[in-house]
Amino acid sequence: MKGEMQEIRGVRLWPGRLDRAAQEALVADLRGVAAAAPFVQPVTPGGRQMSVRMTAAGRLGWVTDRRGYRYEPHHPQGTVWPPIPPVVLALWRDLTGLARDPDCCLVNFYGAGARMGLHQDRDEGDFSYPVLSISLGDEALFRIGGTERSEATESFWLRSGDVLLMGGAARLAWHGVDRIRHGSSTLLPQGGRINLTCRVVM
Ligand SMILES: O=C(O)CCC(=O)C(=O)O
Ligand SMILES: [Mn+2]
Repeated sequence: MKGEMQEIRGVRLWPGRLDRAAQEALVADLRGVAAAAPFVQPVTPGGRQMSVRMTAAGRLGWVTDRRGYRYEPHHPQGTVWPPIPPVVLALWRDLTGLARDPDCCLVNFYGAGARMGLHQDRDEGDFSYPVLSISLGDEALFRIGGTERSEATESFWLRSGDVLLMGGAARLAWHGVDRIRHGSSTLLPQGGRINLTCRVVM
């Protein structure tokens, strides 16, 4: 259900910003993205396999492997990334009010048991640009803290259609996904969660 914009630890949350029809249309767009740029299960620089599968759209995609975390103009298979779906760009322009479009729309897929450890998004060149996050499919327990690792954190559930903006002081907030409630949404036939994050990389 669409709700009022809320602010939690400096992060803006629009509950149910995308209705069911918009979510379904976006999933269809993302099937096209994944056909051009297949999901990969990335490895951290430390050699650990991530539980999340990833792909990207836009001029640059975020990748990780033994060589480190970075943005690359090519998918590991050697092709350019597909374009960011127009509805995602429209949402970015609407909610950020920025004239500058994102360079990257990172696409994360969380299957049963997938999670994302507490981290900061800091591989981008200018932290004055926010990160816009869109949730689709299963519910996720999102954890948010402060800009220092040692600060207390709190968590809340993100549901399908919710949109989150991490900007201002919250741009460098520590955050992660503790777990998903597998099968809690009917959006994706096999269950699971998709999260999109739009980033200006420079
Ligand atoms: O899945 C989410 O809600 C957050 C994803 C995230 O923090 C990231 O991709 O950097
Ligand atoms: Mn992040």
